[in-house]
Amino acid sequence: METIHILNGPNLNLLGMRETNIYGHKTINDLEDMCRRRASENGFQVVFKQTNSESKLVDLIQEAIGKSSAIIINAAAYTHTSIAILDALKSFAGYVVEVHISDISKREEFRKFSFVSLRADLVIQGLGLDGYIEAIDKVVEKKVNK
Ligand code: DHK
Repeated sequence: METIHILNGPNLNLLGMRETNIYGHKTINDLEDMCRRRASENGFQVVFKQTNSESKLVDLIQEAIGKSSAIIINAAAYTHTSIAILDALKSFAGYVVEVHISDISKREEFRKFSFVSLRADLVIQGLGLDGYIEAIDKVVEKKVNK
């Protein structure tokens, strides 16, 4: 069975409690359940992780190399700052989907630039948690159309 790594960066462990007007009321556990369900319905298994640490996120991307056909990543605040995460993603040969719960193009200036976008094959933003489901569907489509 093919695997998708779904990786989440800092503060996403606080989903459901944090700035609910922006990030909504569902928790990271709800998100994990949604993702696992959608992936398994389509014959994929999921490695789902959240970390507040930049170096851990780099390690998790490296773990996906040779194991997963796709990475779906919401690097959260590291999106806008981390060359290390960009470089790690560049070492991964599979499909990369960048997800943001909010629409970062419509928020503060400092959120408009994304290092992750320099590698991502697809960017999905502003769809709330449904953006992750959309990302899984795109990974599935990619496989079907291969
Ligand atoms: C999540 C965060 O934590 C922010 O730092 C990003 C992103 C946006 C999101 O919309 O999912 O700027």
